[in-house]
Amino acid sequence: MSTTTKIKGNNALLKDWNVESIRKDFPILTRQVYDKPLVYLDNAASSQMPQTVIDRLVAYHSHEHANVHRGIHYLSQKATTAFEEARIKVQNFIGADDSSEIIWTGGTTDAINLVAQTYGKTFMKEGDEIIISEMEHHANIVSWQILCEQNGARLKVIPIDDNGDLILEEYENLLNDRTRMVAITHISNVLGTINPVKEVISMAHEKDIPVLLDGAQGAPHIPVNVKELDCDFYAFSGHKMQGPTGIGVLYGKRKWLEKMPPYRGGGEMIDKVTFEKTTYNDLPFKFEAGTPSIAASIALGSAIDYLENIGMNRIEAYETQLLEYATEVLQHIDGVKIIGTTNRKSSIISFMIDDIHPHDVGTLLDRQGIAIRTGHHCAQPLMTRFNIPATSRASFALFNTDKEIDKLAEGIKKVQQIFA
Ligand code: 7TS
Repeated sequence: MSTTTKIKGNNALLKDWNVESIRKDFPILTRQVYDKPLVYLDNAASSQMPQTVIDRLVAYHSHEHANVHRGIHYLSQKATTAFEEARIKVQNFIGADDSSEIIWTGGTTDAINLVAQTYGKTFMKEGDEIIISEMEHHANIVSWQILCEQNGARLKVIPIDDNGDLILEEYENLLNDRTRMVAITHISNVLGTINPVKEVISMAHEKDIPVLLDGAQGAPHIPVNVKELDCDFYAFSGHKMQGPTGIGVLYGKRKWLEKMPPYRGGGEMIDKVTFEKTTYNDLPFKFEAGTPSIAASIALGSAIDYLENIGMNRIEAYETQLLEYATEVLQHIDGVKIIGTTNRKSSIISFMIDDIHPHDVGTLLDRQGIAIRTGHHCAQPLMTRFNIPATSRASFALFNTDKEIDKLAEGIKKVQQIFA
């Protein structure tokens, strides 16, 4: 039975919250899987799009499509305007100073690689150090390792404690005059930990070290203001925040972006090309070689409209309630252990069930219509830290309900019965 009395969620913000009405915005939620109603709890991997975003994609492809920034004809200008308006929506969504600090990328992974290959190559040399943490997604590990292989820089890793919190004293010890970058995740995609990024950033800035935040799980779930955070770079993906795949964002402070060389060569990123020498376009275009994902950028703008219309603070409050309810329910099932137990968590819950491999859990839940993710979640070093091969993970979005969490709990009990 689902309880409606909640533990800590901010009730004032949720006075008019109507999850059933929100669910109606998402056509996929009416479908069945194996003749069971879909219970979609894999939002950290990829969330779902509301009808308005799908409609925006269709409208663009049906009536507005043309290449951007290179045509004088009507459609090209219309597409360019919509494309640049979407950039401004992103700018406002994360509180950046200027839209030229918003670079369209293919996603978070692409954005982090961009910084590693441009900032990294310009400002780092052999023996320099990059600080990451033990809870990073591979995107924020391997991008830096590739750079290290190229220039002899070294990775330093902030350890985490058993609850899944960064050990800040260890971080402080790692910061030194060889540190050239701190790159950490805003929110862990496995543990749900919301890192104390303001503190992390101010500690780095005391030594003039820039900080990149991997915001793949941050931007979709909590209000983000890059000016307040004072981060130097912020990377995130459209498909985890009610937008389409193939689009993401790199925010960067202008002072860095101006000094960074282009990432890829091609059309759009140039000013003047001769065989002897090429000069480059202004920001943000210097980093946007080739035809961009025009439709996806515009649709991400619509996703931002959708989220802002509801309010990121209300989304955060609602998802906090979901997490608290899920934690309450799961921790009372015998044999279930939650991985990630800090009290500053976002709407992600990883768990283990005694004597049952997560892949079996995922497969059997899937047959009941419940989509979760199982595996290492592209965070193998974190699995090593907890001495586990994998976890089962439920990750919530604004359209999930307590009833779905009850179904997850029932599903887990069924899995346990099958294995008993
Ligand atoms: N960083 C974090 C913290 C992530 O959670 C992910 C994707 C990425 C980077 C990469 O994002 P992409 O859009 O470039 O692929 N995380 C997950 C996940 O948890 N399950 O599937 C993808």
